[in-house]
Amino acid sequence: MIAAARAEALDVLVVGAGFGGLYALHKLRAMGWRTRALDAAPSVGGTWWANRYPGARVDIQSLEYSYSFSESLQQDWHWTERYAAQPELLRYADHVADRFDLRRDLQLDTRVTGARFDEAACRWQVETDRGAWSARFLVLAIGPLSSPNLPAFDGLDRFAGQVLHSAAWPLAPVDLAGRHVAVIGTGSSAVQIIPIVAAQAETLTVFQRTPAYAVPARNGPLDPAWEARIKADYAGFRARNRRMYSGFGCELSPRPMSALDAAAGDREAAFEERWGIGGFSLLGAFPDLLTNLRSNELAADFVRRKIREIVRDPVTASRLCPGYPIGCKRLCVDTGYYDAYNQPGVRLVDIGADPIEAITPGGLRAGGRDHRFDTLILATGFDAYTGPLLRIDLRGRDGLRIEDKWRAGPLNYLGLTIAGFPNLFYVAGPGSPSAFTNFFVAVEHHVDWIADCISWLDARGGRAIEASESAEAAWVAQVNLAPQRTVFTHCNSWYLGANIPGKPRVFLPLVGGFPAYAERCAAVAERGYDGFVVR
Ligand code: NA7
Repeated sequence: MIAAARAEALDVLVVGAGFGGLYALHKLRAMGWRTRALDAAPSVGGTWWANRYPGARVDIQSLEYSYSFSESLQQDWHWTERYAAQPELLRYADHVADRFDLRRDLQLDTRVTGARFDEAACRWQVETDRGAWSARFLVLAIGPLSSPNLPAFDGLDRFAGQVLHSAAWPLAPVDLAGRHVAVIGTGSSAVQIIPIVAAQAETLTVFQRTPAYAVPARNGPLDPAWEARIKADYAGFRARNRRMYSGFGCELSPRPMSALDAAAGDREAAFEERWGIGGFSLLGAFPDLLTNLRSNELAADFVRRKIREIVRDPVTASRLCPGYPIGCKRLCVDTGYYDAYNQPGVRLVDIGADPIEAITPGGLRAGGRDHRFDTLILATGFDAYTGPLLRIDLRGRDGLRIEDKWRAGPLNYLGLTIAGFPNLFYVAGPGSPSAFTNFFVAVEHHVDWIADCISWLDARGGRAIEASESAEAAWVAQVNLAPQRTVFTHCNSWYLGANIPGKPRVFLPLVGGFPAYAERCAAVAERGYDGFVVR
């Protein structure tokens, strides 16, 4: 079926079969466009396929972190827990692929290696490790966090034990019983892995460069009464969430004042209430926690006090307390993270103070000390946003190479399109709210906008649409300016590219909230695709 499809002229080629790519395939195909989707993985699910480490779980509630485009899907699907674990998210992706008959137009196990815009034909010629494709439009739904960061530790290749990466976990179960395990990293992935490994392994040593802020998820079985209430008006719930800054959390409002203006007792009660509710809700307790450093410090101090209450060893507790603003790095949502450090075999090593010198055959050396272990888990994150795109040999008009264009950081318009790369669209890429938004809200919005844009172009007989250089420059200036008024520039994070040596320090996602962004995208379309050039 697919082999035959290759010869036919495609209207749209979608790269990626995660939640963005699956919806793009469904939507564009339903509109009558000859559409195919490719993915390098052997399964659908994108990031939820790759990140199958023990404890992997979504950090936004599943009644919110799910598709809204089909009323019957959202009514029929039942999440078992408040925050779905990775296997359940994968079952959901599989269900969607089957339910909407997507597999007949999906080719898995196929990595896109290059794509070149053929100006004469006005088509994208796409190279993969399993043959070539041609399509009028190229939709990249390759995910902002799909290029794992494997730090170049000296001696890593000589380590005698097993090396695992959180974002490339083996398919076969890994039995850690009786093992001496090390985890490098303390971001969201590590925070989820560590309590599970602590319960299984003989010993666990955590190597921390920068401490994370983690708040309890308060996960548990999904409350049937809440589910019934949401499903009684799911469309209304989704619409209210789309009006929220981050596309979720519409059932909770912040106190209507700065954290600085609240009486100390009320402020503490507000933080305590959110700590009890769990998840990101803590950062929504007051409206200025992410824009005012002094307000932020009050919330940060609240969490540091919680860490000291939970972790019994004061030296370990002190090492776990971050000194930068809370929320500056993505907040971690945990189940038993801090408590894991109370277990007898669990140790925390501060490699911020004493950096790793080398991995040795039997462990690693840091700060002049040898640490021994037989299993090394790298929970070292991703080359976010630009990494996934830059590993494709992408060439636009006049042979313009994306790696040249993006040498000093990503340049695009609306976080969706790139000047010099006609008929190419990027789902949830840099310069869009993406990581600051419920991902389902972000990808549904992008795919709907792309579908409208393609239809509009076709209806007026246009062959190609492309962002203008000036619109792109103005957009990039806005993306760079927006975080200056927030706490996000006050630490080293993957939002800033600061986790990858040599990567340009440029703020990657768009700050400013989903509603304002969606309004802007709608206004551009209403004004006849303002900022675009049509040929
Ligand atoms: P993150 O959040 O980027 O965390 C990676 C962790 O690995 C973090 O603690 C890093 O320390 C650490 N790291 C990275 N490189 C090194 C080196 N070279 N040496 C020591 N430590 C290192 O990735 P995650 O996978 O946990 O989460 C990514 C997102 O996925 C998350 O935000 C959610 O949105 C889901 P650092 O803080 O850079 O000092």
